[in-house]
Amino acid sequence: LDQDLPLSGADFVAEFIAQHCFPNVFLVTGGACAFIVDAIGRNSDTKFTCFQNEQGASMAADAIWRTRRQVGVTLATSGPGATNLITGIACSWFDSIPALHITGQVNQNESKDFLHANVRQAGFQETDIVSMVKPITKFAHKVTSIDDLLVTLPKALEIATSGRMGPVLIDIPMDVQKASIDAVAFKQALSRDSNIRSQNFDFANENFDNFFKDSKRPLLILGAGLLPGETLIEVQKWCEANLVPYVASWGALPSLDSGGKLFQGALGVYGSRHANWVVQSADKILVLGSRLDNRQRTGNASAFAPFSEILVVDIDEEELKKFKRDKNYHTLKMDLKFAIDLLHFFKPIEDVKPWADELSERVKNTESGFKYSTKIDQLNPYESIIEMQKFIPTGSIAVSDCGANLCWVYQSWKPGKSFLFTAGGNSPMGYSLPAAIGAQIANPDKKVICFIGDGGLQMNLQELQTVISLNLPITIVIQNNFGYGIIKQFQDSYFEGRHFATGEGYSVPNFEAIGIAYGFKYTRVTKLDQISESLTVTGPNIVELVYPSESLISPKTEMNRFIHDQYPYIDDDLIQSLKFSYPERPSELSDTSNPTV
Ligand SMILES: Cc1ncc(C[n+]2csc(CCOP(=O)(O)OP(=O)(O)O)c2C)c(N)n1
Ligand SMILES: [Mg+2]
Repeated sequence: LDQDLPLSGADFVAEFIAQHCFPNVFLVTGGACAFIVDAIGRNSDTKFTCFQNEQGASMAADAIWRTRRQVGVTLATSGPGATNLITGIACSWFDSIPALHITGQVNQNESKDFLHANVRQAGFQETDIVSMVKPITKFAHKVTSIDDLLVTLPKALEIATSGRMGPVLIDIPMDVQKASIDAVAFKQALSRDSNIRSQNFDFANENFDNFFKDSKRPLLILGAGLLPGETLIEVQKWCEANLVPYVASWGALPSLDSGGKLFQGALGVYGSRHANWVVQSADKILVLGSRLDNRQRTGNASAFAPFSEILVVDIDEEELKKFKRDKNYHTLKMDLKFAIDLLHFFKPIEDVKPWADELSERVKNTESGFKYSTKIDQLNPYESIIEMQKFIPTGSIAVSDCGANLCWVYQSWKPGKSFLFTAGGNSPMGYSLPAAIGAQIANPDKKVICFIGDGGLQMNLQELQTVISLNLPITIVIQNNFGYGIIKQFQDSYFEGRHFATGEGYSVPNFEAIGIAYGFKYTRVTKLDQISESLTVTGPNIVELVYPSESLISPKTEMNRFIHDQYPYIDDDLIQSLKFSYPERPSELSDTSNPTV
């Protein structure tokens, strides 16, 4: 900190960020946060990046931790600036991503609290952002004094980065931003004590009964909860060494090592047919760091892994409570950075090699699905992503958006070469563009690819200017199927193909003209052999993959089906030839099971 001015609350915020967070603050300015913007500008150890909408800033901040393991920070003004952050905050909340959001608030002597009247608003743009974000943050607080600020900021960061991680928000009235601080208190408050971050798991006190002891068909489900403690690869190695097959959620899939012989694929509604069959026929399943949401088990959880006992290990007790009523489920609360110590107690005792061999034989025979998707002479969504992955440099970062385009990327993705992520739980259209910006700023030496649909891009189109103004060498891959494909497919199944508000009423602009207007290089791809060259462009780059509008997601589990019973439905002869035992679909499943979009 190099300045002669008296130190203020705003200076403390800037210096705290410089020392403890990713020091480039993502923001849109405004009156109520202007003092902090100024302090960030004056501090030689912090930078700021201007987004065009605060939603972009909050999604980009979310991507910082995902791609660099530092806490991303946003700054927004009160009222509309603060409320625009909300969708990005929710992305971090549902996927357990730490992020620090700072909002400016009106001077306290202009606020509702000062008037002692329950009016809607007193100060201009006064909005109770703290109450609004309480349900989607681990901690949200409006500070009321400089002393409060000095205590609250370190505390908020501690909460964001400990236990099951998540976003936090601090609302700072202008008078607190301006208030001066004594230099000694300033220095003291900057030193954070991070010893309480993670509690040790006391294995000595647990009496483990080997969960796999009588299992002939053991299986591990690996989830994103294995990422914070960096234990995913170790667990994968354990599976390979002990001949225990494993499947992964989309949260864990891209971080696996390539070449795992016993990896069966990603499970779930949009999972691979083979992986789902494996889940359905396992007899013991150990779930590490996956909350088994309805994208994995479908809306009808009782039809999931019906032949299996399931042990779910998670750091969050509330997630485990979900399973308490089901006798097939057991639960264990644990920080998964100790996953390997736990597995030490779980070596299979029965001969599990026949099961592993059977699966590797079966996977060769299983339908891969993408053949069903489009006509032969047009670009196929699956083939184009597979082709693209061949030319993406090893060690790149890719981010995927929402909808059919997301499914096409994840269903085609081969783990190990490059990192891929998305906002899996919240899944807002338009996430991947600002997230790619955050990823590229945090990883300037890596190639960053943004996959996005025509609909998703229109949700955050304005952030194209952020890419251009920073001259970021991001490649934006528009997977253009000229509509809201995933919802159209849903309408085909349940509304007799009435494409209200997806085809009818929705339209797509000329992306080439838009890209050129902003200053991007642009390539239209209608054939597979155009892909490699489209990726050689340096600087801001748009590649538009032109897909037939009727392109489908396949396989996909439709409403009232089990995860092994996916569209496109395969004929009985093939099932017979696979000699695969899995449960019959009951003729009547409850109508209360959720539709699957
Ligand atoms: C912000 C937001 N609004 C609405 C939705 C609901 N939704 C999910 S996917 C989708 C269509 C996405 O269209 P596009 O981006 O073109 O993807 P496609 O399925 O065509 O690949 C919609 C409307 C959403 N996920 N996020
Ligand atoms: Mg689309």
